[in-house]
Amino acid sequence: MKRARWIVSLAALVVLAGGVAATTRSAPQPGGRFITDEQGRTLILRGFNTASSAKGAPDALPELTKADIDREYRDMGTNFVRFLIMWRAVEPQPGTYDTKYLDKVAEWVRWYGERGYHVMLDMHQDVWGSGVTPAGTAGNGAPTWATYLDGLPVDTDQPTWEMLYLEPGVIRAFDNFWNTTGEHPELMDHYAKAWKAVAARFKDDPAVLGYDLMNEPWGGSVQGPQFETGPLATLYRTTISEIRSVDSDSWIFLEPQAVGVNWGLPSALPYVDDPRSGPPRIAYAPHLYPLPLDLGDDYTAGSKDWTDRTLGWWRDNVLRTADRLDAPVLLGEFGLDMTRPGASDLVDRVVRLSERAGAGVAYWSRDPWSWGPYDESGTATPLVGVYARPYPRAIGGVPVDIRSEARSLTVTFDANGTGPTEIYLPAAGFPDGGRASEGEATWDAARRVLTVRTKTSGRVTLTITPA
Ligand code: IDC
Repeated sequence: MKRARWIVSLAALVVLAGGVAATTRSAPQPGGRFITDEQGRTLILRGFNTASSAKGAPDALPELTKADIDREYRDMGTNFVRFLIMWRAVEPQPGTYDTKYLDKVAEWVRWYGERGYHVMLDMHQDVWGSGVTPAGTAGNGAPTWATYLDGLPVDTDQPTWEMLYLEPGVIRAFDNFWNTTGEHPELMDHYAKAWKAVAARFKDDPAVLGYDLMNEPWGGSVQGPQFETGPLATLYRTTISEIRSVDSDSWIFLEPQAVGVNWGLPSALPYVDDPRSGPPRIAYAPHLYPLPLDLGDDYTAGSKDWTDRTLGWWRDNVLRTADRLDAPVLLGEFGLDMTRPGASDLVDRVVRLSERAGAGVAYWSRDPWSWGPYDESGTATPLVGVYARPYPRAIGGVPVDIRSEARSLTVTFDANGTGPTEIYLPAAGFPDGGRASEGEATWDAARRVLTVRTKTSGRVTLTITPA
């Protein structure tokens, strides 16, 4: 159990670096803030990370077709995609932005937009970049010209890809990016300006909801609060200011340090100002990978209890950080091998937790594999059944409570005149659509969306049952 020992020591380190783990917070409520659409309706986002296959692809685009998106919609009624983009593709040479790549991304965005999806562009990286490990393996994201290992080694023979983060060369690549070494003040500026190029391209695209500035930031030799309040906050402030110089309306999604926070430990990410006129559009987009499952356990027996405790910490700590950031929450990644015992129970549990917190969810990932909705042969995994649930895609007000069951959905909200409310109803529980407890409802059988016009002010409790 070399791997388990390593991860546990890493966890201990992080706890030490991060200070005391959280005390519990009583009765978490949906945060005060929500991601909204152009009409001002609250969006409840449900979808997938699309896709890991983009990481190693020469064109940095996912291996998927329009028909795949159609199938995903038909089976699960998703309205959101966390779409992976790569810095190496945006800025292949220093200061040169690849407009052909951005055009191709725009084509994908159009495919999603035409199908009613909101797109978040996620500047992905794992283990820095392909300059660290051979292309197509773990490392992805950063361009090779921005990769400075300073001759330090990277032993690619590791029990899991995450362990690569501890290799001296990888730590140095990050230290050079964050300019902890003092040798590369230019790299963060390049990153921020690459984002500006992306934002300039997509600012007027109605299907693009916003930008996830960096996947799973890793501090190199600076960890925990020192990292999050130091170089990470600096990168975010610089990047936000570049984005806002061309795009004042898109949402900006911030991730905490991944290690530790993915397991439910607290983040020290500070409040970051949004220099736009009007209310800030900064959201908090942490990931969730409970440690017992990272260690290879299933969501059963003792590991289930431990995981459930982890989920409680995760929720409390995420809501606390979101309060500090004054930001709505999006669960940007969570996922597991759907062929393992208890996997569907965990998905159910996490979706409910997100519902109660008013948070969106992007499952990892949309690739054809045992974690995804369809396996390598295209056969649906158990994920499809558990992820297809009734949910309010858009709400004409501020949510107070959302509760879904297989054959019912209750949405309580304070109406604010932005309606109508749109509800997705899966075929399994609602073969003939739904009946609304109040308001005027229209059923779109092709899209499986029930549009409900309720009163436009005051508290509304809307219950949907099968028609
Ligand atoms: C994983 C892919 C895997 C790949 C690895 C490294 O599923 O095929 O080898 O990345 O590139 C994350 C990352 C996300 C990971 C995912 C699952 O953000 O890129 O994808 N994960 O391991 N953080 C925690 C888990």
